[in-house]
Amino acid sequence: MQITSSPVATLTLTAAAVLALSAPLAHAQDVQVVRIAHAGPTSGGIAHIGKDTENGVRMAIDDLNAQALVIGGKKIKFELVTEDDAGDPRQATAVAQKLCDSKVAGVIGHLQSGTTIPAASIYNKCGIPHITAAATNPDVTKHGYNTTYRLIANDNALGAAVAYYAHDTLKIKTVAVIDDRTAYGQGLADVFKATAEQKGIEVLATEFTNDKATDFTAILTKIKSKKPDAIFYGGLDAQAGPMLRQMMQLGLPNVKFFGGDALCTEKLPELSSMSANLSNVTCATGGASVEKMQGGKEWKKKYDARFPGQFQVYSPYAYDATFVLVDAMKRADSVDPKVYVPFISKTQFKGITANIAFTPKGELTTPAVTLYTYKDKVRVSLN
Ligand code: ABU
Repeated sequence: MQITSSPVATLTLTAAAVLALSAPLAHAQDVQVVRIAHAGPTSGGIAHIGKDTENGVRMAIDDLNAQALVIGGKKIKFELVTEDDAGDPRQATAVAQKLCDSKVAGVIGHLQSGTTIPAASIYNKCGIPHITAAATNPDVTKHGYNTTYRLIANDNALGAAVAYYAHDTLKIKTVAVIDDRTAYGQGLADVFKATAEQKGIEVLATEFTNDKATDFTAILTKIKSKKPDAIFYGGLDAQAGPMLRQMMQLGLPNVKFFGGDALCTEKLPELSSMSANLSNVTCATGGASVEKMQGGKEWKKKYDARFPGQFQVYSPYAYDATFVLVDAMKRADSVDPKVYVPFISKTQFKGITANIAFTPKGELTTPAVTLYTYKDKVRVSLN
């Protein structure tokens, strides 16, 4: 730019400079609040898992606000809305409708398959996207809604991984299968059972309970008479803990114990009253262990400092899920679900859990599975 001494030119330059300076100032003051919801059980028997997931979203929102993002020409302030579905399908549909009516920009949830499946169609009808960081029943994505996504491996992968490990590594010959009759527990047990039978493991008994039960002595006594090498439990840690303890009390100290992600928590030792047979547990979660995630160690240090003793399983996925929604908003240059939803399916996002991309149905393109056991009453990964 050439500087001139002409008063007119100087005046023109000054006006342009004022305009140039004032435009960003006006934008900086133009803050748009964008509400992102977490929906899951923050009360009841698995409130510790729901809280862990909520913590992941909270941490993501704080980190995103620290970036001072501008989307659609406006400075964005993200706010967390939290809704407790109490792990109940009816409460979950009420929560989903409430979040639709209040026009949140997106939802991280729900946590359980039995709550996520009915909630998904409500979110689809109102056009609000949701990403589950935890629900693993394959049916969550069966409709292929462009508003439903899952950030971890599903029960087909989890159930099969445990069955393969039982057969190939632990040389298990016979097993009894118990499930809690939820969409998750029953579905996972069915996958395990089918895969185990394909591998040549004999299923000696199939029993069921529910996700509120605490006394399993009748079921375990029945199973004891069949002398299985192992028990597979399709259900939550809130039942698996007492079940492990009761296996010890009933004289089953050497029976292996298998399960999926919802019993594979940091809290299982406490829920089992530090039962000696925790070392018999093999359980599978859908994703890499936090120690092996890209940047996982650093992320976990930050999480533990902020939420001491609260880490369970899904918070890193809930964290990434929040970023995936916002990444789509950034690419769409809009926080309006009508505009940014089509961008979610095209996600190519380097998260802390993985490099995230989706299949046309909303599943991860390359889901990982990690097997765990408990050593000295602490969860440790096997792969
Ligand atoms: N995947 C474990 C959380 C429970 C569920 O899917 O219902």
